Amino acid sequence: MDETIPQNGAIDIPVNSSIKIYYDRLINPSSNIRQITLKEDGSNTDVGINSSVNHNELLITPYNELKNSTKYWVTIPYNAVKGNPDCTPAAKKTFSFTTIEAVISYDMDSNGTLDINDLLWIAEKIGPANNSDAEKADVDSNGTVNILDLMTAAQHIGN
Ligand SMILES: [Ca+2]
Ligand SMILES: [Ca+2]
Repeated sequence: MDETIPQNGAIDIPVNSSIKIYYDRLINPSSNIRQITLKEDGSNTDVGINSSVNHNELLITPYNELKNSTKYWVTIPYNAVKGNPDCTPAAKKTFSFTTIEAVISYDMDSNGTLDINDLLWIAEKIGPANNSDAEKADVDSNGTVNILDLMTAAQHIGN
């Protein structure tokens, strides 16, 4: 049985993830490797990806971060890879996964997690919310970046 990462149906997948398929034997790229697709659920538009092979692993790397809270379908057509050295084409494989929800409002540096660095980012903007960065740091939108904004954000660490 070939394994995929993420597993079929997995949820809460980070938006900067690569996709890996582990075959039960060594593989080489084959004629359909460029036809591997990654699509959002309900969309016919291909997400830009690079596909490569290493030993028994097919690695699919999206060019850009994926969207949050979005279901994606991976389709690996018949003969995208073949056995090495037996040259048997690998069967078609389709699976889906869903990305993690965004940490809304508090993820100041947009790296997908809320941690001390985001609090430091807010702390640097303490004062009037008079530019776009300070407005972002003003999480309760009362016009001033202060300790209350820090405390509100701090409560969400680890969520
Ligand atoms: Ca962050
Ligand atoms: Ca505030």
